[in-house]
Amino acid sequence: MSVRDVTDLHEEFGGDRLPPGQRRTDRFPVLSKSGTPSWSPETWEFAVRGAVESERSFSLEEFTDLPHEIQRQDFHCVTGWSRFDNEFTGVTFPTLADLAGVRDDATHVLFHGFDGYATDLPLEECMREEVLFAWELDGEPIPDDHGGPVRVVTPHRYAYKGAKWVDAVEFLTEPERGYWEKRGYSDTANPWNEERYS
Ligand SMILES: Nc1nc2c(c(=O)[nH]1)N[C@H]1C(S)=C(S)[C@@H](COP(=O)(O)O)O[C@H]1N2
Ligand SMILES: [Mo]
Repeated sequence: MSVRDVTDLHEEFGGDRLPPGQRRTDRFPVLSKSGTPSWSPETWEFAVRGAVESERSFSLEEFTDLPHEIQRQDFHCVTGWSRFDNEFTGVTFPTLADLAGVRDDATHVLFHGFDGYATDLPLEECMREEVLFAWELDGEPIPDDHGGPVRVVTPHRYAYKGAKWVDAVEFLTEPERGYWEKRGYSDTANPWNEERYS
């Protein structure tokens, strides 16, 4: 499968590839609010719910059978490190949204992780090709520490907008704050504007 390279998306935000105040690392640190939750492929289930035409749920097999692609992306953590050239395999947010049929009154999205995490974004910030529900990193299943079996990646935003262990995406008709957003992190989280805290 060919790789879609989206490492140039910084140009849209008028900044360098390395956003201000970030340093580049080749390591991949793990940042989790509370350890790595366990899961099993038999019981794992993914839900699409809220302001959609048809709520859906998927087994892991059904989910990884969805139309998918490989993207080369950069990853920017709000704590100051960036990791370049990660190859994530997954289904794009617009593809999944179209399957469920987003209602006209939907304006925001809340992503839920099964460790009790949540993070929010305006719908238009999610309706981008580079927002992926990813199940592989560099050709291997995403390690549990990094959010396997499925995590979200948001290369246009700081990485706390990408829920690890994601098992539900909820379409909302008004904004609702996620775990870190309630605790002072920026709602908008644009790395090229250094929107770290609100
Ligand atoms: N479910 C869940 N998703 C999460 C987090 C978390 O604690 N739980 N931490 C966030 C934060 S603050 C960051 S920086 C990235 C870290 O991803 P990594 O551990 O793969 O580097 O995941 C984000 N997604
Ligand atoms: Mo973070």
